[in-house]
Amino acid sequence: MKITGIELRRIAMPLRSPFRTSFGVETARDVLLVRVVTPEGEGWGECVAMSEPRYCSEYVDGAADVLRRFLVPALPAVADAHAVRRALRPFKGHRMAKAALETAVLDARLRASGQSFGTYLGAERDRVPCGVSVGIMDSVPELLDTVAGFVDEGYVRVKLKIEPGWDLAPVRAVRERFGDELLLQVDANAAYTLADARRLAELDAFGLLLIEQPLADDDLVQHAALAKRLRTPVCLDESIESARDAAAAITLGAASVINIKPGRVGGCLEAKAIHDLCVAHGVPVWCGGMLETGLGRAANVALAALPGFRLPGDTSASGRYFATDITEPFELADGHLDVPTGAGLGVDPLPEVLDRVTTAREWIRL
Ligand code: NPG
Repeated sequence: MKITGIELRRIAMPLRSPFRTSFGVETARDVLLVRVVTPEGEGWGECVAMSEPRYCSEYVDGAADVLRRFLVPALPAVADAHAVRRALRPFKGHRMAKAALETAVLDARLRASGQSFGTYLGAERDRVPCGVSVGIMDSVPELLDTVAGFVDEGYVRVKLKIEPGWDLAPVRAVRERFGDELLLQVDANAAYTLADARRLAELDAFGLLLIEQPLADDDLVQHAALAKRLRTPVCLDESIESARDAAAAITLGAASVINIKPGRVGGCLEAKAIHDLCVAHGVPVWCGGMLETGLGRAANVALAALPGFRLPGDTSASGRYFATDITEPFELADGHLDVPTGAGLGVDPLPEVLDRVTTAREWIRL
């Protein structure tokens, strides 16, 4: 498939409510979309980098820069997703930018051949169970009201963001209010050190599914040491940027569960490789989220339908994030989202909505 050009499009998507984590507050998503144009049609990819490099080293302006300066010019003349992945490999890092480009090429290919992302990746389900990620709040009563709203909507699992000073009390309060049946997990986004092991072990009393990324991104050894001191399973997110990282984490005993985000690991192909590795080792995986629009969500939901995704993901409905999504909204039905069945991502940006939220466009002719 020959690519005639690439559009880099920036959109501004206000969030319905601020989302606070241990590393910052998001009030709007500044999203970079990649549109690949070919004679047979187009394809879309969403870059999940945030405006500032706080979750990881990538950020939106940096992603746009590396795409226009290095990644797009390196595209092979005839591109499929595997060829794109090989062509981008010499450039270090920038996995979120690479993922957006790989996804756009894959989408164009699959749309042209009539195959869905789910079928291509090996999805075995037509709908996926959905969890919801709940940010840090100003007070426990506010948190309880927020969680109650999501439970009423039908979310089958709740994840609480935690940080030192916002951990045991909110978890205890949610357990007391919603009972032991609620599937509950926590996410620290690397906010603790091994010196906090004793406090983190107190979370064992609450029957959590897992604790996600308690320690620094680049410290598998200390995660392995912490895992020995907790009954709660340790799950890694930021630490896992590749299948090789996942293999190291499993070998070291640093993680017994892995969160897979295609953007964080450089694309759907690497995400699938991590999935396959984890299945081979009996390690359950689940699909994370980066506050994506409908385009990124479509790819996540397709991935989450693979057999190794044994835990509900952060694949919430469009309405959890945005008043108006740029695609037809993903809607929760009985706690699940349907896996799109149309060709490629199976969802299209709605032109009027997309134009309304667009803040910049750039065309790169190839
Ligand atoms: O529902 O998409 C979602 C958000 C899920 O908590 C979520 N994402 O660390 O996993 C994370 C976190 C995140 C949010 C990361 C914002 C980066 C920015």
